[in-house]
Amino acid sequence: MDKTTVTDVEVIKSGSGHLRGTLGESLVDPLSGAIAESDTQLSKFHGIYQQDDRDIRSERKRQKLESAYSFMIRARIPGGLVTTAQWLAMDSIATEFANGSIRLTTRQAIQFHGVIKRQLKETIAAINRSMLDTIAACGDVNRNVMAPPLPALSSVHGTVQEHAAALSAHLMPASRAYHEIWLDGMKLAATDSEVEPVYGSTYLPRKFKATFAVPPQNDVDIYSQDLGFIAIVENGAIAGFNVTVGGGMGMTHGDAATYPRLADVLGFCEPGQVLAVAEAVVTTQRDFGDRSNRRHARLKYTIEDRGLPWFRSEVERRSGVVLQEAREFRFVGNGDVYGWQRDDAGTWHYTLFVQNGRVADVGERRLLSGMRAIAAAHDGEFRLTPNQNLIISGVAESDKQAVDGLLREYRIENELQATPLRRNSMACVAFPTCGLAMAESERYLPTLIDKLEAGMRDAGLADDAITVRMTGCANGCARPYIAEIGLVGKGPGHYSLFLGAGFAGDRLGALYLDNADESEILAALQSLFEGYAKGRSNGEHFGDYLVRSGAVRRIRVGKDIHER
Ligand code: SRM
Ligand code: SF4
Repeated sequence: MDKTTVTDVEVIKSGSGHLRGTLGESLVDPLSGAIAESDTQLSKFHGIYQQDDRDIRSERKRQKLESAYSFMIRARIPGGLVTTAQWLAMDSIATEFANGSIRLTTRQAIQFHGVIKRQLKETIAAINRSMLDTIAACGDVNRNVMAPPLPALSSVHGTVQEHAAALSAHLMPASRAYHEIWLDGMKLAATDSEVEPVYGSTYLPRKFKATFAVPPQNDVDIYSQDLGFIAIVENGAIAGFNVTVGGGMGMTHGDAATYPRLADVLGFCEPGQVLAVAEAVVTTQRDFGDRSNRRHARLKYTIEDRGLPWFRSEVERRSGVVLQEAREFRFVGNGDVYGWQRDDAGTWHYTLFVQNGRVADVGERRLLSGMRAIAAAHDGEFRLTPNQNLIISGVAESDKQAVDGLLREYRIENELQATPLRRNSMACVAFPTCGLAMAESERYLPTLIDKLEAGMRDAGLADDAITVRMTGCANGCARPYIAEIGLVGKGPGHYSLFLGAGFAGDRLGALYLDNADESEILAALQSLFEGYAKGRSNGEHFGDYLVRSGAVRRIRVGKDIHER
């Protein structure tokens, strides 16, 4: 590797001894609540981010104190499937070591915020005791593999879940560093003897994300992921998968060289070919991804630069799989289906709205306590959704009433807390923990929704579902560019407003307002709501109406998103 042209992170990875670095030393350094700068890059591969409390950052600086460091820990949960026993373990970890809340993420994982350095090892050990782990939840590797959470067709969804777990295991880093550092595993005599068969010693140029989908729901937002597998169901069984590649959301405001991109459909593969195809996609990106510029290092840019035909032939050559022509499929929405649903085996599942994924007790709405009570009373499973919600899954007919009773007792059932607009909303974490936030998101979106709800009521749209997503910066963690209303933080109290994305997450929104404050956003949306109420055709979604009526541009390729 030419070290003169690669990024600093590449240098850190290559010198880390397969992700060990000086993490061991950093952890026992009593003089700081932080870890060494280079270790902050490596800890991500172990699912751990160093953060500081941004609400008090400048005050600490003024007082010449070290920043208030703490750590965010992300547990990897393929397909978001946890047992109720694991949920109870996560609950006690949140209460004992973190900030007293569980944060469900947009990729079916769980985050804990506010863990201090002194308690990091204990927290990771507790997560591992529950048979979950945090390996590769972050970092330049394949992250948590997503799968559709709602098991409507129980056997198809069950098989897809198995594929997701197998893919997750197949793409796991082989390094024993995690076990050594966090679980006091035995040290290898020579770390050089370790091999990373898929990744090699510098891992991937950038993060990598994979998912499975089962049409007609696109509840995993497959077009935003580096790699996707769309299940093609024929005669009640999975015939194979359409493979998608090159999706991604992150961009930088005003930098036209960066842009969100929707994945392309590459072709069709059989179920037994999934791992070979996935590995070929990953190793192609490993070998051709740009290691000299992290803003140009995702798979989407490799594909844009070299072309899809080149990429397909490279994947076919490496995997030995000749991809077949993609099969027909159709997505109808990228949100969750709420409330009670019965699967084809007769078991019940309740999708519960969790505002912005934050499971906490707030006033009379006691979500953390309520889920604790339901987990204790219910021996099925919980499923975390890519829309930051939670499904109480596998409920027998005879237990349904008891679950309903608990939802009511803790005042957390959907009807009490959310209009269709709110149920189709998501916000990323942003302040106070995210080091990259430029504006509020999780703490602000609920208030903005109150105001939008009033406007929608006035326009006669109270019962309409419109997807609305907010992020505190342009990185796109809540996938705002594929929400019908996307709000992307630009500075304190200011957002770029993107409009006109497809309801199924299949078209990007266009930049409508730049750097707008709340009053500008509300005024613009109110007039569009009124136009929509009067001018929509039967069943037409808000985003489709905006594009058809010419209120916003149709975005065909991500590169165009910066233009107005
Ligand atoms: Fe994200 C970085 C939170 C899903 C694109 N993301 C971050 C960090 C770790 C900030 C940092 O690097 O210091 C945020 C931590 C905030 C905090 O305090 O917790 C963060 N991202 C999240 C979560 C928790 C948002 C949420 O509210 O749920 C999601 C965790 C998912 C998980 O379980 O793994 C999360 N992030 C996403 C998604 C959505 C997805 O993957 O489907 C995206 C867009 C898709 C994509 O990757 O293109 C996303 N996060 C980013 C980026 C931009 C990447 C890029 O290609 O430009 C960054 C910044 C970076 O990597 O440099 C980022
Ligand atoms: Fe942080 Fe930006 Fe991601 Fe929000 S979108 S969590 S502000 S990196």
